[in-house]
Amino acid sequence: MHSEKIKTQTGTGTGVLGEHRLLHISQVKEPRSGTEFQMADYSHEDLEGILTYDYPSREIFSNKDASFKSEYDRPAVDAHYNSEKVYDYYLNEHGRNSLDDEGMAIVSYVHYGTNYNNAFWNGRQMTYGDGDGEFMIPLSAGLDVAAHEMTHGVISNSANLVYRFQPGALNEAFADIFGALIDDENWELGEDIMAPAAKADGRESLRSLSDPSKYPVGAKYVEYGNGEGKYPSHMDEFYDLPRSLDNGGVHINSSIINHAAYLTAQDIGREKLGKIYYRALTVYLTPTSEFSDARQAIIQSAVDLYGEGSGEAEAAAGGFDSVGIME
Ligand code: ASN
Ligand code: ZN
Repeated sequence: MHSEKIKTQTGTGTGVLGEHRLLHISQVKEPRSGTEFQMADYSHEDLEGILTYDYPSREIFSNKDASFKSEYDRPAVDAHYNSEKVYDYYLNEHGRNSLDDEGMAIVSYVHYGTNYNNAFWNGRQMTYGDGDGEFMIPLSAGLDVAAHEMTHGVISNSANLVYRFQPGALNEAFADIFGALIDDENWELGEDIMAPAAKADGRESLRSLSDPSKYPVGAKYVEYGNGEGKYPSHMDEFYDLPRSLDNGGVHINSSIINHAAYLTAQDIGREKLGKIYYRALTVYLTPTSEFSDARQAIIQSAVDLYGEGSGEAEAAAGGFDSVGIME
């Protein structure tokens, strides 16, 4: 696929939070400009590559030597590094070769927009903002953020849950759950990308799977819930939102499913939770699945993997019971 003029190298870089990182990069010999080093990782067998680009110039990050340490490089270093971690998780844990399971290239763009406090999967690639420095820092610094966005890519290539109402909330929940499984130190989403000012204000993360209600929802959503204005963790607290608001609450009602997964993991641990949810996502769920379909798919997956009446199947059902999602 690529010429003999490209050689895999181990590069070094500094991440957004100052971490020293080792990176798989490429040494490229250009006839005119000479040798340069690019954030292109062709080291994984049967993977087209992991490629990290600068959004404003649309160019791949490159350097005259193998060390990426400038301030401007840092978000790219983290995007490149975290992409490989997420790739490795799906391959090692689930035997999945990239987002499409066919080795498609994993492409990220950093430095999107101005003071942009978000990141997204656009249907083909990841895009990360730099944050405004008040609420957030560059979003690629969060392994869970990268894992969330890349999981949207896995979902597009599997259950393909439509991005509205309950199927959309399932789409968001699977992105959060795998985000929390891959960034496995806690059950929070986005704890590493909150800027100091946000933390000082009590905003330690974006969302919590263990206790969704610890954060308020946006003001415009409040009237559609039970009046408390918190992220829901039970069907009693479901937000009945119109399509025009967060696609019918995809980032809000997702926390009910998030919490069910968290509760199940308390019984059986992270690894089995991942196996069960991955099987549900890739074998049973469909574009129009609702919460009750997810309950069924997840219990069935637990039965497939661990047996009828197993503790794992009980725990899978128990998570849904606890959040009020029944057959
Ligand atoms: N970070 C958000 C997400 O991945 C962006 C969005 O709303 N599409 O869900
Ligand atoms: Zn998402």
